[in-house]
Amino acid sequence: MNDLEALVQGAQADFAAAPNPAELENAKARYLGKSGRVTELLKGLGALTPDEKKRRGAEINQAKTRIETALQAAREALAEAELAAQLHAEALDVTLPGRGRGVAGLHPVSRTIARIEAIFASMGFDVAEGPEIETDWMNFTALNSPENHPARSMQDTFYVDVNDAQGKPLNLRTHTSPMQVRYARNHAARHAGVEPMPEIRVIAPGRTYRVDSDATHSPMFHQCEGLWIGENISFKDLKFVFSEFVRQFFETDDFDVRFRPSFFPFTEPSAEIDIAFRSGPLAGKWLEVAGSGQVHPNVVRNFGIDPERYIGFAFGMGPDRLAMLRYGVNDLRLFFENDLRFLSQFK
Ligand code: 2NM
Repeated sequence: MNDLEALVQGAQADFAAAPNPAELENAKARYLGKSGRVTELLKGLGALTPDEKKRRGAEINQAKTRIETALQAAREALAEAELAAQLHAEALDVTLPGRGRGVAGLHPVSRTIARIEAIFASMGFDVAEGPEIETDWMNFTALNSPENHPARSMQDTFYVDVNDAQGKPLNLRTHTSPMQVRYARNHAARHAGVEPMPEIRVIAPGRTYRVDSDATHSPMFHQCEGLWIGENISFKDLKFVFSEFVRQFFETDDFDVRFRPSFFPFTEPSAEIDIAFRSGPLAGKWLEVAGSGQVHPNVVRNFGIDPERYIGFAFGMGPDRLAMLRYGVNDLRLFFENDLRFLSQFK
């Protein structure tokens, strides 16, 4: 074997043995680099006669071409091996069963509010939403709450460190009634001069806040209040509307309704509404489900409406409590802890 054949075979063996591209390039430099063996051979041609130079030069160039071919083959082999390793590492078994998708769901209280809205909408009630931070006048004064009423105290109401235009601190609304006031005043202004004023029929659902926290009270809770004002709207309408609501909400006709005298500053007379199922898991117990009453003339006047001519009723209920009854939940706090083990049962 002549020296050039040995050189080519050595290069072929070195290239084939290179375990990665970096080492392959090092091996290449030993043969084809600036002071590589092939380059050194070519430099040596200068000392030969023209005839020898031509013959030897052609032989060296042939060897160089074979070395370059071997280098290219080794580069391709390494690239192919790398791709094969990557494909193996990222292997995807398309025959595995799917993982399934997570199913989202509405919070049980949101579902309950949506249900209340749909039922009252079917009876011609508008749905009104509004601010959770209220002025003293909207939350208390307009609703006939006396200045010294205990509900106005710091022990019962969350106050905000910002005063309204009257210089009184804003509060987190303690009920959704201020929204009824806003809605009724808007309605009265919009229909000013229209005789008779079209009826007000509205419910106001939403978040409300009181300084209170135990198994049956949360500092944030929900309310849904209803209001129906017209020329001749009475307790018989309230009893019908509320009974119809209970019938649709609990999907049963098998219950009794009773009105129990009560007191609220914004209604006179006032009544608690109790229901008792005659069958089913809740049968036989009177359940208090709402407060209600004929809207106080002072409140109607604060709506911007003549209380001598227009009259009606209002009621307030707790969607949290209704959700507890409907779903059989015994601790209110479960609704607000956002534990997925609880919430995912409602999806
Ligand atoms: C209740 C009980 C009784 C009520 C009153 C009003 C308004 F704005 F018309 F004055 N809205 N809601 C009301 C009446 C709320 O909750 C237990």
